[in-house]
Amino acid sequence: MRASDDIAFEAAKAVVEHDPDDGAVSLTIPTAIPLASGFLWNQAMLVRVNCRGYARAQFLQPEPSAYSHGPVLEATTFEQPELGLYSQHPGRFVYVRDDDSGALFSLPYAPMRTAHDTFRFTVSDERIGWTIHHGSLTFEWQVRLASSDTVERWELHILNAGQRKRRLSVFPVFSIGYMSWMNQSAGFEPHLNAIIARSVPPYQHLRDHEAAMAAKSTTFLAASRTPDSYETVHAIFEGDGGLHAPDALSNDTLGCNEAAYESPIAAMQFRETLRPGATAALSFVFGPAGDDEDVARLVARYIRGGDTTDVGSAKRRPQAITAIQTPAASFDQFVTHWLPRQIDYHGTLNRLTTDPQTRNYLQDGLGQVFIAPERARAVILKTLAQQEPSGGLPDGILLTDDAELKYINQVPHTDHAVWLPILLNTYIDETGDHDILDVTVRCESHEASVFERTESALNALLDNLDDRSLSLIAQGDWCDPMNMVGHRGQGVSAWLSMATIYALKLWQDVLVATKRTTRAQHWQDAADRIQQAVKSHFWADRWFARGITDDGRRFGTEDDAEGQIFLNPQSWALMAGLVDGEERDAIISAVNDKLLTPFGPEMLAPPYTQFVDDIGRLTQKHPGYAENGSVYCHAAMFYVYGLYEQQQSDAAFDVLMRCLPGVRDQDPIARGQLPVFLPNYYRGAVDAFPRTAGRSSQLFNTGAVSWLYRIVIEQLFGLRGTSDGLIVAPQLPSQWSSASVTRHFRDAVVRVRYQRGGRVLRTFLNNELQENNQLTGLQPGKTYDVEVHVPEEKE
Ligand code: CEZ
Repeated sequence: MRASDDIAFEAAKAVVEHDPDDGAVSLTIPTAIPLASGFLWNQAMLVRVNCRGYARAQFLQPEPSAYSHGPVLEATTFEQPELGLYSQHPGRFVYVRDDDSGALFSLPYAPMRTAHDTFRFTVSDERIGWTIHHGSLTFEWQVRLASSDTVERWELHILNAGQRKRRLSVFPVFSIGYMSWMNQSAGFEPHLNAIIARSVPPYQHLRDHEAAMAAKSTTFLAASRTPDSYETVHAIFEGDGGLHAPDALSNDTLGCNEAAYESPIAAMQFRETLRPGATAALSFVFGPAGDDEDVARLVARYIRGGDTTDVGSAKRRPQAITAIQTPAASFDQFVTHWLPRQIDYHGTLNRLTTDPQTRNYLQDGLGQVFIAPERARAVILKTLAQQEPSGGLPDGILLTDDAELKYINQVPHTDHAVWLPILLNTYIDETGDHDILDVTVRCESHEASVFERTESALNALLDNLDDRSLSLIAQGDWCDPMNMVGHRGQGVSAWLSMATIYALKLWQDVLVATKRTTRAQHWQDAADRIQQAVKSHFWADRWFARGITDDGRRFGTEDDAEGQIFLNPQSWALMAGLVDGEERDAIISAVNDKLLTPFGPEMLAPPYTQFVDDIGRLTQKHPGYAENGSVYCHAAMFYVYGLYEQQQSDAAFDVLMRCLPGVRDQDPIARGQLPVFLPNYYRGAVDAFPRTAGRSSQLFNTGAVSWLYRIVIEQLFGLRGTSDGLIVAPQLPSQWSSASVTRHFRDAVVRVRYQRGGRVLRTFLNNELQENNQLTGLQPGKTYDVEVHVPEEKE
């Protein structure tokens, strides 16, 4: 460890703390990780809460909409990485004024950026909050969501731990911001104890009138007590002082103004006189509403009725593995508390879209297999109900009647069908639900079974081969921005060709498992044909190339100064079993030499610094960012999966650990995020841009989580389902002498203890040696104790 690592290590240890019981993660210095945040959701909304009090909230109606905005007109876009914070960024703040001395500070940190005596920002499963000591006052400020309504539920507790009476004015301030260029206004409604900001959603076409009228265009803040004063005009609240020294707070009371086509703010004043030892409590409900009646309903329920329903409780979320105990405690924490939670978020909200990319939808479904298999089943059926007449799958799946294909879904990509057999195979292994293949799915006017539809999706992948038997890439494959390799109809993708082989192999596994072997040889022949073509066209001495362009230029090889090696073809060659022996070792050592960083493997290297017109917009992204050479966690997980498929368990676990946030103690600072989610990427280009290397995208939408969970369950702990039960085939890192986990499988509970010893893998169920390391005959509702003897050395 270098000296600088030492310092970072000490700093990180001091600022990030874990609660081993509930997995809660706390940050104790607001300046150490300025973008640190957590997120909460229910099926209708998502809120990201930043450690400094900033918030980004959206709800579905059914398209994602905001109700708390910045001060100027904002563009609508898909979720963007590394979004910064600015001084007027929407937030949920509390200003506190000592009415005797006039001293003023803000909670939790912004907008005044006041230093407190102690600061603790805690992200837990269903709540996010702060505990702050400022002088002799203690504050708790926290938020939960309602279980289904679109409301944020905030609570403030104050304790006067000092020796003297305190006279305080407490000013909760919730951003509402620029709502509409047609009409926006706000006022205080005494009968509801609420500030209500109303707007008319802007529209111009008559045809949009109805939708505009149906949209929820009100934002409200309701309080548990009558405020002493209020302000609803943002500009008056701020005055010239700005949010860090608002003019309004220099007066004894707020101005009680009504906003009249002015950007609203929800600011209230509560006077509190606290004797020594006394406490005060206030609660608030904030969110969007349809109209005043809707506000009244929500106030009645959450303020007057005191509804205490929580959302997202870990106790209620089914998990495939619990009671994880390994020598890597921070790994256990992440996999127990945060990983299934993030998978659940994907399954509940579909990345806050109404038209998820088909590959995302199917891979997010892959994670659901382990926590909510019925959701995975629904994903399969919904996808197939939108199958194209050609057998191919569309670019996005429409989740509502009015949904439309947007953004990247308007660009044709050729890989979507690949993910279907991957999901089906995993789903069938885990649930044993062979019948799904016989379910009839109606699409347009045509009815066909899941089996038939999957076969026609695979045929569509075969129809997409060129006359060399390589997969055409058109305007992109898994890699969205690789849009100019094959837009003229000739370019091919090494990755997609491999993924097609892999999909065909998994489909054969499904056919064997479900005893439908008649067609298996047909698919095997196709896979063999593609495999031969892949090896002869893409193998480039030490690794596989990434593709061949429309003009016949092979890229992703040593001949290229930039984009010399891409991770995906190496990973999928390992996954699809295209290599062994020397070729496999060559691939792994090339990845180690050229791509592996302390934060995980980069997607490609060296990153592009110039536009390459036969590759496309990927090469225009900043070097080391996103697909242009970041550690793209989704791609990194493919590599880990490939390593496990090749029994490279130590290398696989090493790469996996590099990718987890905050698992190595010095990480949170460099990554700039708390270990409460796996991000979409960490910045790469570690040599060219060392200052930004490792920086998290802060995006918690990623296909990586499904793959990671599957890896941990099926590869690391080696507890994979089959038709008859569980196959035990662990791949523990060699330095682990023992570990244990509880596997929840088809309603049976299997408590597994791993112990190093002996030369062959042996599995005992109730002390009885199990044939072929298989656990069969597991009954729902029963608990089993299993001992696994893991060989000292590889067999
Ligand atoms: O979107 C992801 C997609 O959701 O990019 C992945 C792809 O496999 C996922 O399905 C890799 O390309 O269009 C763009 O350039 C965007 O950068 C997208 O590629 C990216 C979004 O930023 C979300 O991360």
